[in-house]
Amino acid sequence: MQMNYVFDIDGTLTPARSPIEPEFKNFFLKWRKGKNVYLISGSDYEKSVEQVGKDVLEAVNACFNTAGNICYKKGTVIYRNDWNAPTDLVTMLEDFLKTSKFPIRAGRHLEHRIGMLNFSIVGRDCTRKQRKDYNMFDLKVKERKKFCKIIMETFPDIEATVGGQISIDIYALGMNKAQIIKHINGPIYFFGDKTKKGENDYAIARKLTSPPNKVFTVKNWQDTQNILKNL
Ligand code: M1P
Repeated sequence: MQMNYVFDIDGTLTPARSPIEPEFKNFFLKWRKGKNVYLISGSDYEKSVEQVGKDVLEAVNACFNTAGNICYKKGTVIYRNDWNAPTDLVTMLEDFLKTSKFPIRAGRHLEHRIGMLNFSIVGRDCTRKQRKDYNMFDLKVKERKKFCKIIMETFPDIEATVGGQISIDIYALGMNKAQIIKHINGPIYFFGDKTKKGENDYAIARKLTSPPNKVFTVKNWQDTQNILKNL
């Protein structure tokens, strides 16, 4: 059976929160010819368009967004799973916003996406410098991990994982990136940069550790490119 290649986008095919490097994009578009290739992201489709471009998204078999809660084939929605975050959860997140010791609130702290909620103390409207500062703060105090633990202890039917640099991703139990496996026929090679426990590629990575499946944990897109060149 033909191998399926599944790639996380942010930090795996692109630099964090930035567009794909043009040289790597050309390489990737040539490399994927004749292969089954899928993309998966915690972000929405519009963000993926900004990061890798419509040409890449339409050249792959499918793109799964918002942790696999919506799927696009050549720009057309194939399925979507809607979910409304409970009011008690939103109240808890608002409390986190009041109590976090990080001093900046830049705006857009709760982002409701298809099938999930993204939450950030510094806020999605932050500058690059504020994003970096929050990330440094969180590396020290592990605030996001603590939030995830509290959320999951309080709401047993909800899952929360550390997102990228500043946020956490929250969804109904099981509605994480691993859900896309059932939509793909045959073995999977998965590439992701956040495959550790508590990170947002972990749920899918832990299901693909046995042959013929394989997980490639990468440091950045350069790492991904080197692996693809030597496959
Ligand atoms: O794709 C990884 C993550 O990218 C963003 O994370 P952050 O803003 O924290 O760097 C978010 O879109 C997040 O949902 C996503 O998982």
